[in-house]
Amino acid sequence: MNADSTSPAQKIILDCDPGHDDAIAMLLAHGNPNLELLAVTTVAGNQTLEKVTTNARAVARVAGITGIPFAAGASRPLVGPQLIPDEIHGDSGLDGPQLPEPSVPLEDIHAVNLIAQIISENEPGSVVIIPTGSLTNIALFARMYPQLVERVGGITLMGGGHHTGNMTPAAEFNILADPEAAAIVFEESWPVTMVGLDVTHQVLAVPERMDQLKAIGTDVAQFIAELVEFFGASYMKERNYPGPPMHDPLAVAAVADPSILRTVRAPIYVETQGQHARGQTIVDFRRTWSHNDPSGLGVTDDPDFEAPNTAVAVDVDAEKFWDLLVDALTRIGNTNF
Ligand code: PIR
Ligand code: CA
Repeated sequence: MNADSTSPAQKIILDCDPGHDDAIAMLLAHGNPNLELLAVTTVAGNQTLEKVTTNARAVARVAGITGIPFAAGASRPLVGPQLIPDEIHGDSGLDGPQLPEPSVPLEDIHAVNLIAQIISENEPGSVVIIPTGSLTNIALFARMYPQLVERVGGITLMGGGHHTGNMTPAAEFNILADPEAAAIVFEESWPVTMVGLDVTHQVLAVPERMDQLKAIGTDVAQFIAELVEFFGASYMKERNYPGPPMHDPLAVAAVADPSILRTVRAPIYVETQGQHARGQTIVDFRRTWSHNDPSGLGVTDDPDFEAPNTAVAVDVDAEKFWDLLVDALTRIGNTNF
């Protein structure tokens, strides 16, 4: 939704693999007044490319998103085997609520080409890409359109983490699903903010939070409640969590209101080999660079030390996150999908 205030909305592209939390991220991206959603692109991840693309278009109908392009991207990772976490998202990738037939058309263009088109048509630096799935499309974009990399305003991605994984002890799903692509994305010159499990595991959709959402009383809020019910049951069964983490919505929220996260600039590497650690994101906290926001570990003020262009989220204002989500859903209202 466009800002009703004077400051222009931040333009974003959402590159996703819906996926329960991706679906909620899309709703937040649409309903938040500080964001202008330019396009939705999809990548294989939580389910096959075909399924997640259909899901994205079905969610568009739920949200009342029209008039922006939807395009499908990579159906396989660059190098490794395809992983599908169907124990979490179910056979459709979005099990739980009844999904409407998609009504927005699917563009006849590859996601990577659509991203390139949008980046070249907009002012340099004005568009932020938010990947909430594996990074295959974004890595392909960097390789296919190297001249456009510097025009990207930033990459705020959900993935990784510096103290835990979820698929393995070391690796988070979006990175493990395509570690080589992730390595490319972290090595490029664009600013990258990593919104990882360290912070997403701090925003759990526990029953009290869901009551707050359901109280909005719209068909869209009810849809989210049904998503969270399935997603939460998976998380309870697999991990014994009191509610499912709002991974992907947090990445969108961080762009809408950066004060939601505390971030520390530090070099980030992706382990692509490793016996136990393939897909791990390794944050070099020995070399954090932050004058106003120290992690407390090895912060340098050395003027000769070049600040890294990667940052890791280390803390989250959960209260602010939920307020933002409630506000976005309230603005969307009923869509009568
Ligand atoms: C969530 C995901 C994958 C596996 C599990 N167990 C839970 C998906 C989410 O959509 C999110 O983008 C990211 N990958 C979290 O790892
Ligand atoms: Ca996702």
